Amino acid sequence: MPTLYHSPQSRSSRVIAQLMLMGKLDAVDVINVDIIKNDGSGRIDPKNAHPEGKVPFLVTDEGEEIRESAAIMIYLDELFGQPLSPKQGEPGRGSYLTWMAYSGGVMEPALVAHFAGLDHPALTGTFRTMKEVGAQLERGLKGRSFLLGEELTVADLLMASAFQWAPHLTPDIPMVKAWVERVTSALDNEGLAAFEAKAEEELRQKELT
Ligand SMILES: N[C@@H](CCC(=O)N[C@@H](CS)C(=O)NCC(=O)O)C(=O)O
Repeated sequence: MPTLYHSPQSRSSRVIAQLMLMGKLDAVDVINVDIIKNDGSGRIDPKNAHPEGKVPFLVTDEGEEIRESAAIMIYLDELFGQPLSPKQGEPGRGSYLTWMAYSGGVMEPALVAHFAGLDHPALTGTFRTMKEVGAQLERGLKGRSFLLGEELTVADLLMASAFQWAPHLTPDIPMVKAWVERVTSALDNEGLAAFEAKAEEELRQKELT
């Protein structure tokens, strides 16, 4: 069974949401770990196998280590028969890979630069800004409910998760806002909230002992 290192209310929550949607949460051993939060609280958990103490982190049945949300989400989707992405040769495969790479390679740096208040030609020249991210999302969503068409895919889960976590950073574009809402309503939000509450309680209890 693969092992997923997870911390509640973090970037690994989107992997939990994906596993729930695929009905595969029981097929992965989830280890709840502490992480250092943005406000400096928390700690690097010695239980976490990630070399920098981050989440998500996945260790496969073969003992291979996978870091980065996009790689982990692609891997898990493929491991369980690709219920949430177009297969090799199917229409949409190229767009799917584009969004998965764009998420960590472009959107995340632009998002971080935005909330850090950084405006430097090296950053805008390389990644552009959240304005362009919004425009790309609007372009990708034109005439469709989700990024690849009428079916929700892992690309939607990954791309929308940034705005579920920080709604105030959602581009002020009606089509993009409606898409974030659509992705959110497709999730098992109750199940996810219950899972996260249990994980938080487990970590709190550990702190007390
Ligand atoms: N690009 C990475 C980012 C991973 C990341 O920074 N995760 C945060 C949680 S939201 C973390 O583990 N922070 C703890 C730390 O930086 O020590 C991914 O998407 O997997």
